[in-house]
Parts: sequence; structure tokens; C-alpha cells
Amino acid sequence: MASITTPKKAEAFFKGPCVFAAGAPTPESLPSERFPEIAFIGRSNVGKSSLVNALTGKDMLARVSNTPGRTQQLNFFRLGDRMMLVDMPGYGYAKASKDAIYEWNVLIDAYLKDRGNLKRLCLLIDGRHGIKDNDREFMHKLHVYAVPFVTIITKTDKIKKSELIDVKLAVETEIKKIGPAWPKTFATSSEKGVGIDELRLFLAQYVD
Ligand SMILES: Nc1nc2c(ncn2[C@@H]2O[C@H](COP(=O)(O)OP(=O)(O)OP(=O)(O)O)[C@@H](O)[C@H]2O)c(=O)[nH]1
Ligand SMILES: [Mg+2]
Repeated sequence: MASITTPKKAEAFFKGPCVFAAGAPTPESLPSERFPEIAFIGRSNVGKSSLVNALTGKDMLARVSNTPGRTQQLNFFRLGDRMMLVDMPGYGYAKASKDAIYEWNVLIDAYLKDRGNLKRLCLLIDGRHGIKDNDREFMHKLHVYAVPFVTIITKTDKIKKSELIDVKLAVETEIKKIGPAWPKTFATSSEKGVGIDELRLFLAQYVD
């Protein structure tokens, strides 16, 4: 199929048909690896579900919530029968029980370890809070499992330009410490639609 090489084509693709394909609360329930996959993860409440909605131009696709820790399973959205977007459950929810954290680790490890079709994982960092210890731990996990990832600074409408520059630098410094060759970082606001075109075009390269 034709590759998607312009912002206009990328927008049309991402805003095209997209359906909820599967919810996986356990490793056994993960769907087949038929499509190239892009996954979204980060601290609870960082804006993962909002970003999936902003990319696809569909407000109600992924469930957005003011209550942290709302997304408890991996939610798979099939985009145009060519790609899968995965809204992952976040980490760092203060009120999560020990059992819930254990289950989260089992599920996330199973997914990250053995997902041949996972083209890029998008690690979201809240622009207001910057990088935290659990983000560092998660980056380390990605390194151990050799998962290719990019970072996305979210909620940039809530911070000053100078703060964004500082957060970006801190994130890139952290990535360099663990070693990936290209510390690609995006900055977005799902609320205002900032950085969404650029991210769509970048992700579209992984469409078969
Ligand atoms: N100002 C602003 N708020 C945002 C943005 N993105 C998300 N939010 C808000 O942040 C809150 C959490 O957003 P979600 O998209 O549900 O976050 P999540 O990472 O999916 O959260 P969990 O699934 O609970 O881990 C909601 O109140 C959103 O409206 C943004 O770009 N700007
Ligand atoms: Mg969510």
C-alpha cells in the first residue's frame, strides 16, 4: 500500500476509520500481532488517552478521566486496518494496591518482552511535572527489553516556553544516560492540538 509521506496524508489516515479492537487485562488476552503497533504509556493522568483521541480526531475513542489510574488494561484501537494504537494503563498511581501494581507489572512485562510488531512506544512525560523516578525506572525497563521508544512532553498549554525547554533538556539528558542512539522528543498539547501533525507524520512511517 502507498506510504504516508505528507502531513495532509498523515492527518487523513489518523482521522480515518478507527475502532476499539480489544481490551487486554491479562497477558493471555493480548490480541494477535497482525498490525504494526504504536503504544502510549506514562504516569497515570499524563494524558495518554487524550493523545490517542487527539491523533485520531475522535473525542470519545479512548476514555479520558480526571480520576488517575482509570485505564486498567491495554486498549487496542485498529486504525484503517493498517495499524494498531495501544492505550496502556499508566504507572505511578498513588492509591494503587500492591496487588494492582503486581498485576500491572506482569501485564506490561509480558507485552513489552515479546511484541514483535511494536514499532514504537511513546513514553509520555507531563510538562508540568517533568521527569520522575518512576519514569526513569520505566525507561530502564524499555532499555532492558530493547523496546524502541520516543518521548512526548504533554500538556504544553499549561507551561511556559522556557519551562518546556527545561523539561525537554532534562528528558533528553536522561535518555542519553541509558543509551538509545536517537533521543527523539516531541512536545504536544492534546487540548490545543499542538504538535499533533508532527507526531502523526512521524508515526505514519510505521504503517505497512
Ligand atoms: N490542559 C491539558 N490537559 C490535558 C491534556 N491532555 C490531557 N489533559 C487532561 O489530563 C487529564 C488526564 O487525561 P487522560 O488522557 O485521561 O490521562 P491518562 O494518561 O490516559 O490517564 P490514566 O488512564 O488514568 O492513566 C484529563 O483531565 C485531561 O483532560 C492537554 O494537552 N492539556
Ligand atoms: Mg487513560
